[in-house]
Amino acid sequence: SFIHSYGTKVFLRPRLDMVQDAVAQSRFNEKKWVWVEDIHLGYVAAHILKEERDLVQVELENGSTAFTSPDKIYPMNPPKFDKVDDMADLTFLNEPSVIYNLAMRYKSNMIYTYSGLFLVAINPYRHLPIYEEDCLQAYKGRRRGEMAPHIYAVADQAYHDMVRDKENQSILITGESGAGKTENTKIVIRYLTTVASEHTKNDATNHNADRLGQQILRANPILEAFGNAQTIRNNNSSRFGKFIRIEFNQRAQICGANIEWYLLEKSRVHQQSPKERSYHVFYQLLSGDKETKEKLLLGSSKPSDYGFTKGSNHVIESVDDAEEYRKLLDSLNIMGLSSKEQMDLFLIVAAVLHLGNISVTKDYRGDRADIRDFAAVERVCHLLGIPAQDFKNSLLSPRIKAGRDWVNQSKSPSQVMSSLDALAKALYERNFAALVERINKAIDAQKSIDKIGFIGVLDIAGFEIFEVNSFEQLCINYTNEKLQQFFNHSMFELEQEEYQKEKIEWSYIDFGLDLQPTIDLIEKTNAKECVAPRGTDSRFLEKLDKVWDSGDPEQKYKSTRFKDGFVVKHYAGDVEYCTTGWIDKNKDPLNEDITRLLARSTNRYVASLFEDYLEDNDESSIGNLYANRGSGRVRSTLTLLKLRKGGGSFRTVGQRHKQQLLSLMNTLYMTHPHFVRCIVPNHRKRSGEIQTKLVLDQLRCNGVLEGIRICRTGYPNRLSFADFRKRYEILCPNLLKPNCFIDGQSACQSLLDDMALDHEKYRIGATKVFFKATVLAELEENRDKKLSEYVSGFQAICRRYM
Ligand code: AOV
Ligand code: MG
Repeated sequence: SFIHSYGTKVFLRPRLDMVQDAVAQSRFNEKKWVWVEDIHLGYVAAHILKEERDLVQVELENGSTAFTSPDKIYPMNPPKFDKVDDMADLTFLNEPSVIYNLAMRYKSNMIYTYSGLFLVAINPYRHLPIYEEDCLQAYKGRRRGEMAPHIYAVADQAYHDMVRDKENQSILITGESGAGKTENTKIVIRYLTTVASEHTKNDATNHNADRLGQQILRANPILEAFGNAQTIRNNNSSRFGKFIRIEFNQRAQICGANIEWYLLEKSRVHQQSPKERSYHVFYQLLSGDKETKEKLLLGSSKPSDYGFTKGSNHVIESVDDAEEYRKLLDSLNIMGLSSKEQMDLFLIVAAVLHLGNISVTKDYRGDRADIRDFAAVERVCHLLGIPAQDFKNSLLSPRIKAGRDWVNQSKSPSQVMSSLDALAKALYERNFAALVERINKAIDAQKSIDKIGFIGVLDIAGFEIFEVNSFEQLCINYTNEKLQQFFNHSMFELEQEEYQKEKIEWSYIDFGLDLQPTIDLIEKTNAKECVAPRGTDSRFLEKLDKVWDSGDPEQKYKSTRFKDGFVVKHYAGDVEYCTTGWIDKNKDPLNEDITRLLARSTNRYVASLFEDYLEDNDESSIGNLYANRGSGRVRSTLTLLKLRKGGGSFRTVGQRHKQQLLSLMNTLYMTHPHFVRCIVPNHRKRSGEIQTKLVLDQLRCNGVLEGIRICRTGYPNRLSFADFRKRYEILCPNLLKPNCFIDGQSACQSLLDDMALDHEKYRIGATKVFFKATVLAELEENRDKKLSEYVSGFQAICRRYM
């Protein structure tokens, strides 16, 4: 079969070696092996020398002995469990066993492992031959246990569940930066387009589906050009989250797709850390064709010629920006963007570069801002289609409303600089939003009448705890808190279903509720006070104390005022947030005098990006902005970005994110979920190297350990009556008469009674026996003892008669 001819030779399954296994088992049996906590290494293997009530003496692998407390040691699984495919199958389900299993597998290039509902994927940092066409084909239509763990297996499961049950599916991929989320997302999408297009082959009418598949695949390089950048952690880091929905029709073919995006990191447009870069598209465009560059007034300039890009890296090792630029154009063409549309996109990119070259100085009086190099302003305005003198005036002394009158207010150089930065960020973000909307138009499934469901793939940053955490981290951690709640809830529902089906007495708790206090806390902040026009960071913190600090010792909030911050207790740990710059990040203020100019740009595309800034008396000229958005449909992010006026309900970044997240969660709750957790093995981008502590931290943050904890509170191990009887009857010899009929349930009950097992440790269902964690390990140990008694008894008999 595939597993044996391919899996053993290659990387997916452990090698089977009976002799070696037997040797390992007998070595293991000689001593009592445990894992001991170690501050540096996480856990180390040891065996017990002496055990007392509150002190245990152990001998470590290196031969040294140590004393430790009983709660710092964990039982080790016997070697037959080495490299198990699913960690839920471990008899001892503890942290060290999980990490040991993952590490052993990783070192043999087995990067995928199941942990109950999760697929854990560890970044291999090298190309593995496990994604080729024959491998993909091998996973088609197979059941989970049949094949080695793989992202293909998850994609296939989702596809088949969707077709069979006509139920929407979701695949949730999270993990920290550089862990492999985006790579796995691409693999899922390639799997789905490949498998679904096979139905199309003999179908002459479905020419379209093939083209659609191509377009969906091309969406990614486009999004990556505009939304990915080099960071210290990842040369191709996604600086936004995304949810890609692929829609299928009755013939299980792809009939459309939709992309939703979250939280683009705008600040990268005007500043990057050393050794990082801005968005790829800037460098791609600057190494692009001469003709386009001329049109965009970029001449033969380089990244070092622009204020926004000169301070950081310019090239990425082994990436050819010129080549990437050609691929981008290719993808835009396949997507069906006209050359005018493509030019518009690049025009904004170029305008942003030119904005960064406007140098602001002090005027002759010394306090107000001035711009001497008018040519730089003219370049920007030429591209954006707005009058240069008006732009300069708006920039230096914008018109603001004072009571009923409009007055001009002079700005200081630093104020002007920050309004230029804000403008660059807004231009870039709105361009990105419009691009995604354009892609969605190309791959839209609205036309299709026989939709049966979708598979949504979520690629979003995991929980973040940095040295300094700010507004962005709160947004992403809040998202992860919600996603974890969703996971806990799904796990609860599945278990509950199983327990009900088996009619067992059930005391399972909805662990999703555990997270509610933190979620409630964060959702309360979106209160109005945070956006008050005169809000400052310190006033914000005062408000927080008032709203959040209830004095309850169980509360999820702690103020650290003296450090301008506060602590939130997340499920993954306590995180301290710093409020410096918070209000600005959340309010994201723009110079409205300038945005009004842009709304009246002679370039229709530019004007459309800022149409929400048209003044009231202009509004009639464009009709109702949102009239044709279709009712009942999810509002696109571009629309949300523009929903500033009117209802005024999304005035801050936080409110907008909350709204988007709410809609994502509503969608997810209507799907059958599949969970993928990506892990970065080390921070050196090295293949084969796995740092235990680093991996443990991630398992804690991504909910894998939480999943195991929940699992242990229920009855995670289960056996059919027949299997149970076959395996453990040996523990109660002569109890069940061989020729007497007894039904499975009663047989099991008699056996369990005879073993005098505490009722709390098991439940007997309609077809299976359920066990608490570690119970089967005890039974196994007793069984081993019984077997060796038999063997020695048998040997004694042999000796006597020989
Ligand atoms: P991320 O999406 O999780 O980070 P990526 O998917 O971009 O991480 O992976 C980072 C890099 O790791 C890739 O560019 C590849 O070089 C390598 N990599 C990841 N998975 C694989 C794989 N299965 N096989 C081979 N190489 C792999 V971020 O977007 O930064 O949060 O923000
Ligand atoms: Mg990514």
